[in-house]
Amino acid sequence: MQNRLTMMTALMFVMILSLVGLPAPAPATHAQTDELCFAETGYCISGRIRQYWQLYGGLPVFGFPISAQGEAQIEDQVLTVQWFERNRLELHPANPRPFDVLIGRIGVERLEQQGRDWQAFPRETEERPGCRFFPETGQNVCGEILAAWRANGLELDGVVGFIERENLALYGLPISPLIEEELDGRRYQVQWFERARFELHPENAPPFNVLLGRLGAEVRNAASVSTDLLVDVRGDDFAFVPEQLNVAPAIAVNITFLNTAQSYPHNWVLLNTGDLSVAQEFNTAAGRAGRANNFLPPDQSLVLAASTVLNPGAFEVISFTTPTDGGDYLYICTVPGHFAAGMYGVLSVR
Ligand SMILES: [Cu+2]
Repeated sequence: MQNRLTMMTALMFVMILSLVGLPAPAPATHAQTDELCFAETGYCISGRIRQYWQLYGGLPVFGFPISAQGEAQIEDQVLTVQWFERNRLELHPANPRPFDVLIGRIGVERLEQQGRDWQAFPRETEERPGCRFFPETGQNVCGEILAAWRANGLELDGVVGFIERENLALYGLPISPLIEEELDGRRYQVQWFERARFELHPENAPPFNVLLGRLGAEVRNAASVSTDLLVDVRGDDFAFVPEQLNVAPAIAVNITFLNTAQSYPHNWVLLNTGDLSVAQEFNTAAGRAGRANNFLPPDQSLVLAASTVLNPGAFEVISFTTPTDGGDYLYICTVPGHFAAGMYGVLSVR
């Protein structure tokens, strides 16, 4: 609800500015190069994604960015993508414009995530009065949702205003009838499209009585489930297995650290750095702290998560949330001599 209100406030602000004919100032906070940054979420847009976002609808259509631009695996392809409140934009540089940026089929993805088969929704066979019927999917789109669907599109013909082909390119086909669903604890009438969920909010004054669902945030949050990972040590070598762990940002993780060594005690300490020399300095201070302190120094500002020192055969489950910022984070064993012998690995957050 908080986000909806923030969005609406931002929208009204932009609207008021356009009504009085002033150029809307960019909501930039710390823009550099061609970056446009948003204090609301702390993320920036730049390059072709920024251009696309601005050209084809901005805040009401896509919402604020909720991730940095980064690589992601989407259906067997590794693509550069960026997540927004309402969608996901993907770069496909081999395609001609405007199809070098594609919008995720986020409506279909979200329904799949919820275990709902859109093909099983009730279908119709003909147009109802005042509606547009799509025989491809057997759905009518009517009234205020039809008007909202027609209000935005991709500019394909270079003519101001949007023809149906352009609306379709942006939102895709309707894949459900108008149905009632619970959102934020209240019942709303919604209609699902391939790339959007249109929601009727009669409590709002136009044009905010039709809102687009925050499908980007919903899909991303639902994918950020808790992950269980196992780390152990390789015999009596001073090495973690594995030496690299790959995780998504901002997800709950349980790491089971098992000391499979025959002879040596070990610990597992995750640091907020990917820099080996910073880790080395930390390790030196940790060694001085002594076993009674689990070889952790008084200043633990670099520590994201840590186990105690485990004897051979012992294990411990370490629960923490992965960093929001993508990057490499070192995990090390601070038992004296072990880090120097190579006992470290990398938590790769992508
Ligand atoms: Cu060790």
